[in-house]
Amino acid sequence: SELTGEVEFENVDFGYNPDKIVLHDINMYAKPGQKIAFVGSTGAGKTTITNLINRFYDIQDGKIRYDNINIGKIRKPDLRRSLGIVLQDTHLFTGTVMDNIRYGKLDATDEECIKAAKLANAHDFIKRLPDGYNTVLTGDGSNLSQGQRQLLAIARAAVADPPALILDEATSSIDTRTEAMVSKGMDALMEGRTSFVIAHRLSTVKDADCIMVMEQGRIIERGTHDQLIDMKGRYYQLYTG
Ligand code: DCP
Ligand code: MG
Repeated sequence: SELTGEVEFENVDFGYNPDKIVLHDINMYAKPGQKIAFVGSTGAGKTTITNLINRFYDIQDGKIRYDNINIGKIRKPDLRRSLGIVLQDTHLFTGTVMDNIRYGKLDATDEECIKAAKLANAHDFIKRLPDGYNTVLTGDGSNLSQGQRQLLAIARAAVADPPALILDEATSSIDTRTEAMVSKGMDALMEGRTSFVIAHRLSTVKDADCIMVMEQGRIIERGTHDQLIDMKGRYYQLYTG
């Protein structure tokens, strides 16, 4: 990909149904390599913004640009493919672990897939599977734990090597040790890439270059953790409980 990972929203309005706008006048700018976090209560619009970064929907008004290319009104599936997504619910298919990682970049060599798995912190658990990288996964990935599926999703994104990433942090049902492994893998994956992180734990956004606090489809506060704490507004409230 030729993209640097620069992403800009200018006065973006969006509704899944044009009659019901759910995002209002969104402005944001991500420099290549920055980590941008979204926080806010349920229904605030966090997932919707990341859906737009991915260009899954047409916007009603405004502009979305990657580098200086306006992707808001035109279909650019190749641009969209250049982003990496690590969703909570990883889609795995019946096939080997290796092929499931390779899905991030279909012409990747075995060596590239193993390198990606190492970066993702997934290599150790894969080596312990009955047939290592040749272990066949069931289509729903039910022969892996949720944490292991997430590590594979990180490896899959790493092999694709995108300039920008969207990470939807897992909420529950993984234990603390697995969670630490997943977050270590995610940190390695984010290094050097623009990252948009939907955080469910405020502790994981502290190091973001910019935290966007959302409420009812608007960005109501933005800044670093320290700036937002000093502001003593909504973020401060969320943080201090
Ligand atoms: N919405 C909608 N149609 C969809 C998805 C969402 O009309 N297919 C609405 C529901 C909310 C608003 O859009 O009013 C924002 O929803 P989001 O999913 O973006 O909200 P969050 O991701 O912030 O919420 P959560 O923390 O629950 O994931
Ligand atoms: Mg959401």
